[in-house]
Amino acid sequence: MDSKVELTVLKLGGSVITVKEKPLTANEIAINRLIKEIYRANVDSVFVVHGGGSFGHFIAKKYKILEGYKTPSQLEGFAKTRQAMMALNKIIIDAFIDKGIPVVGIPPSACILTENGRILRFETRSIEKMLDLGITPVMYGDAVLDEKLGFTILSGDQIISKLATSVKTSRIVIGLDVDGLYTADPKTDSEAKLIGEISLRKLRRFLNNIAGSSNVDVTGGMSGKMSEIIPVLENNIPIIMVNANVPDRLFKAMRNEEVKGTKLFLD
Ligand code: IP8
Repeated sequence: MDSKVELTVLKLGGSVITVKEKPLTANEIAINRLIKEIYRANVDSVFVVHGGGSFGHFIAKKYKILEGYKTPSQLEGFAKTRQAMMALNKIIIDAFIDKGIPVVGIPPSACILTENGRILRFETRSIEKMLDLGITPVMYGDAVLDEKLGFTILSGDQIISKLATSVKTSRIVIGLDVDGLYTADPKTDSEAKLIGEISLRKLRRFLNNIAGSSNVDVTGGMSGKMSEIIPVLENNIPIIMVNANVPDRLFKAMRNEEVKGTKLFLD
């Protein structure tokens, strides 16, 4: 990629873009607002990854796709998970294109292969070519092929981490349905306090105490998210987590302006 162009890697959480407790239901109001915020932010270059929310996680859980291939009856689940995620991706792609933003949806299994759930190969050349041309790639957490397991679920968080550490990235913005990282799960613990900023050293110490997400999330909720982003911080790429349900927070985070959320950095 052109070294002068600043790449922002953006993760849109599944619980923001879908109604997480209602299977196969997109939150189209949130999707349209967020796309306007991304457009207004007018950053150099952006790579978008969205989560599965109520399109991916219910089906993946029902058919135990994360655990890998054990019985032929799971094949239907693999196909249905892929189909549901493509449907969600299409809703998002359509909304971007409606606003005049040139985006291309990329199914992870087209360029990623995992081994025991970890990315083994990620062919990023076409993505870099798209970014050079000014096209925004939009990828997502999905059911993928796995060398050892047959198939598995790959989280959007693992994708952003691998992409940011492979293609020169200036920063990562993560849009969630909570204000950022808390001292406990804010959905169940009224004493939970927002952590405004945290270094990698403190994050490592803190990690064991982070509660998992309260919804059906086969890829590990908040603690899974935090473990995935450690390599990003090790590579000195800053991360900001914001509540994408609150208008303009994503916009400000994309523009690197002061905003309520959690900033994560090397030290
Ligand atoms: O929501 C998982 O992606 P995530 C996607 O980013 C599926 O963890 C298919 C469950």
